Amino acid sequence: MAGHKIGEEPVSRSKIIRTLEKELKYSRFVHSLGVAYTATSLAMRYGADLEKAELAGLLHDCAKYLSDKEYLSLCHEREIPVSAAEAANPSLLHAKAGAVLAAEKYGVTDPEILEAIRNHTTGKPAMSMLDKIIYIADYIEPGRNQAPNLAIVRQLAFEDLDRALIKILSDTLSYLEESGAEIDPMTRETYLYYEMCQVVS
Ligand code: DGI
Ligand code: FE
Ligand code: FE
Repeated sequence: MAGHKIGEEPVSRSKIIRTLEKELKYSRFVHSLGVAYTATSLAMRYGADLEKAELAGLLHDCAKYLSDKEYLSLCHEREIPVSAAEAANPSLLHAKAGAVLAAEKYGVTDPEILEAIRNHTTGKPAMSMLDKIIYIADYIEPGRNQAPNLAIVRQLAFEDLDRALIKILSDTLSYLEESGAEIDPMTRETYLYYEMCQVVS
């Protein structure tokens, strides 16, 4: 995998994995591997690019080791807009920060990979196939065991990507509402967009 670099050095796939292992908590590293191979499997099922799915999966949480303060200052420095929900809950920014680190530290230049990392927490309306694959793989990778309906969603993910997406968004919104967490308007917008698409089709 040419063209990925830490500083000026080209970074191979194995170097990316080694760096993630060093920087992330071990459980987060194992989760990232799980997302990478689950995303690769979904890419096989739906005819998406396997290498992009693997790389986006590996790197999707690459900024997860930063503190809330660091997420906010990174976004401020790069003039990345921070919504009210993100300001109240800066860990949501690990997705946007992850896209920055993937580009600057791992040398990822592919805009589709960066976009999939950027959208992986809230989703967004009109996602690409790769965006959907990473969003879904993050939720269903084998190490996940907390969310409701996981067995159903895991099966659905390999039958109908959009229906799996709607189920995940709807379960996530219910969970956030029950727990009283601030809901990022993008999470709701994404859900409403895909609900609407389902009604129209
Ligand atoms: O980084 P991960 O833990 O692998 O997964 P993630 O990037 O999907 O982030 C996980 C959390 O993000 C999960 O507990 C749900 C939460 N989340 C998603 N949308 C919203 C949200 N949290 C808040 N407060 N508001 C949202 O709109
Ligand atoms: Fe994440
Ligand atoms: Fe994740």
